Amino acid sequence: MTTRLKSLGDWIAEVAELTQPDKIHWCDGSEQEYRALIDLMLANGTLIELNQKTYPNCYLHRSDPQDVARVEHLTYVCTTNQEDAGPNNNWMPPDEAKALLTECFRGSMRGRTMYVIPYCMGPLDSPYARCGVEVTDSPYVAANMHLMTRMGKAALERIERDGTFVKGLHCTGELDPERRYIMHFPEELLIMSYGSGYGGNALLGKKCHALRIASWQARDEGWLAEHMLIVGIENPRGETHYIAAAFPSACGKTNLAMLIPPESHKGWKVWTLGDDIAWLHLGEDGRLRAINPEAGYFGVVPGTNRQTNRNAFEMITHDTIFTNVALTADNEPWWEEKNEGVPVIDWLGKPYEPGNGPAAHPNSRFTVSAKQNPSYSSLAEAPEGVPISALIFGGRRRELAPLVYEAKDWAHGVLVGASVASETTAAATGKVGIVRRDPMAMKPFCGYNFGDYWAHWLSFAERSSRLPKIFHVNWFRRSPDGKFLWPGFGENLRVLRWIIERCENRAGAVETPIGYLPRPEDLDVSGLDVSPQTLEQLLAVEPEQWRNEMKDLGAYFEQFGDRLPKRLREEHRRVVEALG
Ligand code: GTP
Ligand code: SPV
Ligand code: MN
Repeated sequence: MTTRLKSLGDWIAEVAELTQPDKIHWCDGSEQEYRALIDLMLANGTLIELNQKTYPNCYLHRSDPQDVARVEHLTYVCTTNQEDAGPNNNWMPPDEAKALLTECFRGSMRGRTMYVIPYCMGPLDSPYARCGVEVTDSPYVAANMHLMTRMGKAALERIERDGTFVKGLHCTGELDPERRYIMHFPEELLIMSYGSGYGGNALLGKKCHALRIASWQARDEGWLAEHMLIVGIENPRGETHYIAAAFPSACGKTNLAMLIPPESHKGWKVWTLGDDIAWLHLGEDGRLRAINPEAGYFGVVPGTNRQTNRNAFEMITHDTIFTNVALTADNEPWWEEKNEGVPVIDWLGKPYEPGNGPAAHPNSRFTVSAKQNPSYSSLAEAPEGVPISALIFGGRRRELAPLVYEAKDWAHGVLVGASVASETTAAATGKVGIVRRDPMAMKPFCGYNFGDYWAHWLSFAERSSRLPKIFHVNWFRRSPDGKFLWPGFGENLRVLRWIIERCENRAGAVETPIGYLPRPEDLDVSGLDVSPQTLEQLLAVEPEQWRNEMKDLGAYFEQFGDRLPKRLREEHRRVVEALG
């Protein structure tokens, strides 16, 4: 296979000249090709076969122990003007970045096969979908892209039709954490990633293309590329509302997207459209419509069990690639809170010793096609996407943020999104559990200056009067002794129900300085082990804590200087004044 698109053919020739691979393989996306990739990796030890009786077509990959998460300090947005990347991104002049990486890539594929992966983010026939080509020397990346994207022959045909694509150059390199760079050149629709084989660093269609590059294009073209799940909630009358929700990495998107209604909510159904990324466009009717650019999940494994997420638990019993989980004596995958089986080999491949830390890496992941999800929505492939009734922001906050609140209008909602802060998790290298500002859950993923990004968000109010309502949730508030106050998981449907009923003007609320909150009687907590005192704690808005929060947010905003929209400053001042 090769291509009739000259710009693509020329680029591949140029990359091959630089990296000097032994062979070039154009991926066609077929099942035979996937099988051959798996067999190759089984033969060379990149993959380990799991128990094929209980986990058919499941494999374990152990990454380099120093290459287990995204590396935010080595991720750059290289724009001509530094101001365009903003204080929210690492920056390097494009020429300098390219010179540095060109030296890394020179001869880097010698003795290896170069895979050319044409892919399409979004349904192949969607006007909202966008394509890219990833070039990589990693068969693990090629196999993951097979499960996670629409890749191969059909994507190449679309690229040849469109005549344009995002270029993604990836090389595993020596896996030296000191010689690792994830570089983005949004002005040239180019990504260069060197020295990591892991997830968001290496599967370039995901965070690099569908968020960092796409957010830049979306600003120019009037749409939004967001770190959001997309889920449909069907009530017992058969009416479905679609919701998109942004939570930072490892803060519950996959779980909410696949939620199983609790016993108390008979007749309710939940349909998954996406678990990580949403592309949002204004439809002709003025409503915001969402598509999921991805076709599979790269999900957090620890914490997944029959009680928390039965859909995911069942989905990953076949045709799944596991990365950095532990093994049982029966050669089954094991992870913390699996609640069955016993680990004997840890994620590093050593005999499991409880004193050495968790058996599975806290950021161990499953890769699986979305079609395996029992709650996969029939509209997940709809080219025009689904209309969104509510947007939700959230984070992991042990205090301060109540279970749920509603923004007063769109502009206030943009402030609520911009105010997201969350405890850091194992999804990125660095300390875990530190509260940091993560506006719209996009701190690691926005490909341009946050000041311009908020202005872009605010501009939607001038273009439509039918925008979704905006909410904020926190499933992670804790009691002074460290226990989660809210049961979470399936029970989160009770909160989604209030949100939907607010959109239908059917649910009650009380106005507070930070927005509308449900009164205890507005939330259905029947049959839940949540006492009235606990519910009160979950819904508490403490003015002193909130005054401090708003002060901190104001100081954070200062770094954006002139690029901070006036309107956002005004919204902030309004909340400060209301808090007294
Ligand atoms: P990324 O893939 O990194 O973007 O993460 P994500 O936002 O999809 O997070 P995910 O749903 O995988 O959840 C991350 C962790 O949070 C898992 O260990 C879950 O078990 C846990 N979690 C998810 N939802 C809840 C909840 O409602 N309550 C509690 N206590 N934990 C939750
Ligand atoms: C995240 O970190 O938000 C993820 C995993 O979804 S990764 O693909 O590694 O970015
Ligand atoms: Mn994510």
